[in-house]
Amino acid sequence: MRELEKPQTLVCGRFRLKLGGRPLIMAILNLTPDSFSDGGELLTPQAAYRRALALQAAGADLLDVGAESTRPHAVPVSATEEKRRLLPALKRLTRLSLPISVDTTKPEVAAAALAAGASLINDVTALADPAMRRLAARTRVPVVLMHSRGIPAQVGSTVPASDDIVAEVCASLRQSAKRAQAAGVRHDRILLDPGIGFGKRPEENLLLLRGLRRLKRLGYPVLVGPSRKAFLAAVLGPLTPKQRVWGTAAACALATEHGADILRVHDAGEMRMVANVARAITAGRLPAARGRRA
Ligand code: HH2
Repeated sequence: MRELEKPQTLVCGRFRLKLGGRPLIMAILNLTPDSFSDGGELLTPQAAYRRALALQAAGADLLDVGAESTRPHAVPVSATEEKRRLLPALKRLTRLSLPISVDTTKPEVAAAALAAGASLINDVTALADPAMRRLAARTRVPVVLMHSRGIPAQVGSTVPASDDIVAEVCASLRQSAKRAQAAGVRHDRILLDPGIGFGKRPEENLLLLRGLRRLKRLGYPVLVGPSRKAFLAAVLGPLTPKQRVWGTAAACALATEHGADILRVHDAGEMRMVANVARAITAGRLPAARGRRA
């Protein structure tokens, strides 16, 4: 298998996202009461829109909007409740000139979000539901296939250690991609995500971030989401999720060095700067627009 080297364009509805240069910043917008780091902050469409404007101004390339928390032991919500949280905000968010990804595992919710203007599906179960695969194939939107050990709401720190977590995640995501393609999802619409924090031990998250290049060799763009996650506190000591921003910055810088195409983050402005500098150092030159002398 060959690492994705050529620039690739991801078509998200009326938007075109260019991959292969500096990593894109996917800014997280949680419309939940109980997300692990920012639950309850965006409970009205107005609040969500205000935050999205700020994220756009800070340099976000796309938004990832979710209405059900994936944190361990979160209370599952029905599709009806998820849509109630999501759709009014989504209607406003489509006024922005940013592509919107919907973070859901339910085909019914994804279909409603796509109809309301979202143009990418982010599924932490890697399209486990055949109806989700059919929807993705029919609507021709890009999909994020994320690896998780166990059902997201149930995963905790008691998972067995893996002999080679990178190999395990690569093998599983290769299967998920194959399954999606067999259902009609085109190769160039698939992104892979190792699922930082999802059923992994803290040190396994470190190994996954260090081993991103092995995942890239499967030939798909790679998205990674280390933002504010608990493995950072395992390194740094007890910190609240919002105090983990420097740890997130280190993870984003190294993920950039190891070839991440998209960084899924809460602190979009900060990580935009981190990714741009990390990329400039990796490339050994200034970004194109700034490289020229006046
Ligand atoms: N992490 C979270 C949720 N969705 N999707 C992808 N593709 N990758 C991730 O790493 C990922 C994800 C957890 O973060 P957050 O959305 O802030 O928390 P919560 O699920 O509690 O809302």
